[in-house]
Amino acid sequence: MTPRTSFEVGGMGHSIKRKEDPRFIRGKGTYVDDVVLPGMLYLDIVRSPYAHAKIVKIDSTKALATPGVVAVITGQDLAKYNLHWMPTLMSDTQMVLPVEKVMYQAQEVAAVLATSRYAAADGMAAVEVAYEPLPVVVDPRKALEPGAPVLRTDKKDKKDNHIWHWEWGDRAATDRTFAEAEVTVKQDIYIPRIHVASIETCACIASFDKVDSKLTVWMTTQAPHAIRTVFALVAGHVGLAEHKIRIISPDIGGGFGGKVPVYPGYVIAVAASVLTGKPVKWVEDRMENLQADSFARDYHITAELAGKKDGTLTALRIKTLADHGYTDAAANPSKFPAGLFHICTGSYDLKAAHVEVDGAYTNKPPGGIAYRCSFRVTEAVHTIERMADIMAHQLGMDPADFRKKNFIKPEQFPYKSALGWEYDSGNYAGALDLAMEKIGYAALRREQADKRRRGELMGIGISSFTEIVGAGPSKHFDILGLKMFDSCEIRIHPTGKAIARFGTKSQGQGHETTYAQILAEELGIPASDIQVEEGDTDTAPYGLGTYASRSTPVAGAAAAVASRKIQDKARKIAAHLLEVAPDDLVWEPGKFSVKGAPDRFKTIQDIAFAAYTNHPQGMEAGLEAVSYYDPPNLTYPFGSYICVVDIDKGTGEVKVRRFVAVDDCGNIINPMIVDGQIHGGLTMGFAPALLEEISYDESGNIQGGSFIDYLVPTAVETPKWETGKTCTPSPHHPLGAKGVGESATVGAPAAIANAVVDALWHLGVRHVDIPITPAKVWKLLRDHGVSE
Ligand code: MCN
Ligand code: CUM
Repeated sequence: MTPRTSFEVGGMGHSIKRKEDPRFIRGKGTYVDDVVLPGMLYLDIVRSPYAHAKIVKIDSTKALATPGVVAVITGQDLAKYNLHWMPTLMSDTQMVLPVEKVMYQAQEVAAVLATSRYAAADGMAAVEVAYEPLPVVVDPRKALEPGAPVLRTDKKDKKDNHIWHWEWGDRAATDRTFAEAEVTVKQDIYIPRIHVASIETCACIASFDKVDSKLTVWMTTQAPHAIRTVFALVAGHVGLAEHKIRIISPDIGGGFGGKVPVYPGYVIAVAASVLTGKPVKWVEDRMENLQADSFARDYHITAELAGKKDGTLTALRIKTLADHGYTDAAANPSKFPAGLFHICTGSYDLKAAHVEVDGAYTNKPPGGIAYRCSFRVTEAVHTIERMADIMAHQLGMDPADFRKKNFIKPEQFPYKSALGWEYDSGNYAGALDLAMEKIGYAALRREQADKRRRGELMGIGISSFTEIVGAGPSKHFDILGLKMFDSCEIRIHPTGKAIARFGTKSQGQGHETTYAQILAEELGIPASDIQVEEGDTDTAPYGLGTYASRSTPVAGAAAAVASRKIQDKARKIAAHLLEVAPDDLVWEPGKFSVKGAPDRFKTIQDIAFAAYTNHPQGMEAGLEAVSYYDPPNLTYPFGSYICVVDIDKGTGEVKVRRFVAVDDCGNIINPMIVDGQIHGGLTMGFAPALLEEISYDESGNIQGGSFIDYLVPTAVETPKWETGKTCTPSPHHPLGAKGVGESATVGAPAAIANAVVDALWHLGVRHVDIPITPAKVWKLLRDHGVSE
């Protein structure tokens, strides 16, 4: 797309530098921990060493005697105000602090308030808790067996650990198609628990002003407005009214979905501030963050694919067991307990599909949220892309040819999938062709054949994924009843500069830059003249926040719509100034000129000045607009990724030799920022494919609770990414843009896993679960008679 504006104006398509970076690279950002208030107290949290245990006694005597310690808060204290439990975003319940028992290792048990962070830590270590261990349930399959200990004894009528059953699609048609199929493949796939491990851990400062009953909370949250409403609903009975709550989400050091939920630490800090009348700061340490904050994935999947001998796919059938830990605190739209998992037919034109998911409670921290994925889309993509590869190999077809045969064709869009989604636009073969050309696919297949003759292990893996982002049309999407629209409010100042505020919240995505570019595109005001603000509920318009790559599809659209409202008023003012009819004016970014007389014009800056100094009689002064945008549909970005791996037969190590990512997110606002999103996303796709996993031993002890064994990739392990773009605009988005923030994380793991299996298929290997560690591969090689 050739930009419509000059680089100086910096509208869509220009790689202008990020406005936020001068403060970030100089260490001048303001994160929660940078905020220091007079008289502030510090919170530290006592955590359980047991995964399931009765609390017999909490003795605070020694803690209270520790110098600097002001108070110890327990579940009993919160229970007096009915604040010891809180609702989750999925309308389940979660303990703030326990009264009877703990449900996972590292769960909050008590909180210590002190005059310094160090005193709080000393006090925390001095709290004495007596526990009585209870039987632990770690495996969700065992959790659902008859006779398994019932975990949620707080729920009066609960007799098992089953949370919900959810299914989607046409079961009868799917079963029929399977019965008639010429070929079927079936595979168990486990997608393990992982953690986003953002650079900044979660933190807040709660400051309650006893004089005017106003609560201000600086907080690491991706959704400040929703949090304000939830606080008002949960704590209304203790006097917190919504107009007296201000949530400020300052600079955030990575969210990736992990900063959507409300964690107990936030609520304890608020309660502590209300009780003491002092500001209270809570900052998690790295291990608390890794062990107790919400997790992603943990899906036990059984998938089946049906097709014809010529390689035509016909049906997909999936059964899944979802391990949610001890409460369902996933951040899904409320209608969809398994998120958007039913995008699992992916990029393929299938006749029939049926998917079932069961949620289970276990003695683990809450799971089922994020890791850079629009509500279970990664699980869906991984499943269909693995299954497509298994089917292709089974039929002896090249995985690229197989995909092209089954892709939804460009002329089929808008396309209604077997599971009911309406895909807005796509050109899947276009992206795959470009990726194949960039990587030199044919030559690589020849090299692979040569190497195989020599006994060397090389694999080529493809992932042609379809994402679904931008929740959502409000008739289907809400969180706790709050409809998932988003907003933009623009004010143009008399001198032609502007401020724009949004209901979303950047965590590193560069919104201050890209939203300004949208306004520059629509109004011709240079992006450098536009101030973008988000994250302060006292000033920003209401919106549902930033996750699920929804900022561009929803708030970005609101920015375009609000800009167009401003343009409409500007036209009337320009007509008044030029003494012509509004219809006699033509717009180009930055000015209105008279039709047929291009030298008679008024710039947007002239018009802005007139809006305050010389506006037409009968028109309101000023130049402002607001839009609350409810998208007519989601956007469906897509891409094709190709990965080449070499496997060391001696150690089982998988080396990613090349990785080409071709993405299509429709029209692009800032190509440099999109590339940055892809690079980061690919790294977060590479990580769970080869390195990251959180598991638990039989007693519920976390394995991987620190960076010593939770392996986050560094620059050393990370492959060199090669990127490419195709552009298929969204027909319903005002700018033709689709979201892109999660595409790479969603699409990458399958490309890597497919490459590994491609290298090993001839040995009889059909599947490897991620993370594909050297130990796993080495064992496979040994089991299949290959050793060195
Ligand atoms: N963009 C663009 N053109 C497009 C689409 C997007 O220029 N066609 C730009 C946007 O303007 C924005 C960025 O790319 O600056 C991401 O936009 P979008 O896809 O709309 O996603 P969001 O802004 O809603 O960001 C959320 C998404 C999610 S859900 C996760 S998780 C994630 C991700 O973004 N977390 C991140 N990327 C992250 N990047 C950083 N640095 N930190 C995180 O926590
Ligand atoms: Cu699901 S990770 Mo992002 O949507 O914040």
